Amino acid sequence: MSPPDDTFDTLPRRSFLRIAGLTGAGWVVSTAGLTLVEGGVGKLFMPVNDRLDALLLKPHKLVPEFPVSAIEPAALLENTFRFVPRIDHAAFRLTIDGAVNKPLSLDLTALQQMPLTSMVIRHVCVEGWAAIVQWGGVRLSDLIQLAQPKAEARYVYFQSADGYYESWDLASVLHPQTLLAYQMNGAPLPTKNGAPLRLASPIKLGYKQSKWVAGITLASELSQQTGYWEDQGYEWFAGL
Ligand SMILES: Nc1nc2c(c(=O)[nH]1)N[C@H]1C(S)=C(S)[C@@H](COP(=O)(O)O)O[C@H]1N2
Ligand SMILES: [Mo]
Repeated sequence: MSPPDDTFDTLPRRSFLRIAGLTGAGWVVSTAGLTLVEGGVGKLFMPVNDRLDALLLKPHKLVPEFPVSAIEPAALLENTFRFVPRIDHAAFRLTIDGAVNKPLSLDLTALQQMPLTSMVIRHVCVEGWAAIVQWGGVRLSDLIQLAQPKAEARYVYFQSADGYYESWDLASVLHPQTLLAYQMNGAPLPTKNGAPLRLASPIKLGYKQSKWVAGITLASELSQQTGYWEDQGYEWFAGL
């Protein structure tokens, strides 16, 4: 393994530690935040899911990040096609269900107790603009592991509070730079940009990055409807 680089923090090592915890003794020792969410270590035993482990162990290619000085606050244009939903943060729950052994309903406090990852990446909108943005939030892979995906899980649906919907392949969701963000450019995520929670990832186009995410559903197959823009003819994978 090459020496750790400041820009990438210690992503490869951290994810290796985590997997070692999962597949070895079955305990997550390196991620105290997960224990907090569970409210007790006793429930953290994870069944071995070979395919999920293979996806997580796969050496994900990390997208180079930018220094904080490169952030372009004015370049991120608000792109909201329907409306900005009003969400009561105190009552808000993120649900994770579908092809999982342990459906979850988490409040924002629980999410904020999980390990925080920050990254500066380029957001690219298919409409022809881009912006360098800093996002801070929880790795989707941490959340998905907590829910214990069933072996048949292949896809992940994201439901947003404005009715927007998206679906991703599980491998992209488990990429270490795919976050459920609650911070933007070093401040709490503004409502118009998706608060309390939005997707942020350097491996997908802007329309895949759902704002106001409230529900995550794992599935073995894609349904007829794959996404708000995809159902109007845009590409489903939409990789960068
Ligand atoms: N729920 C929801 N998510 C969404 C959208 C939307 O209209 N509703 N627009 C998408 C598009 S096309 C882009 S480019 C980004 C824009 O994010 P921003 O408004 O924070 O710049 O959000 C994406 N996620
Ligand atoms: Mo977009």
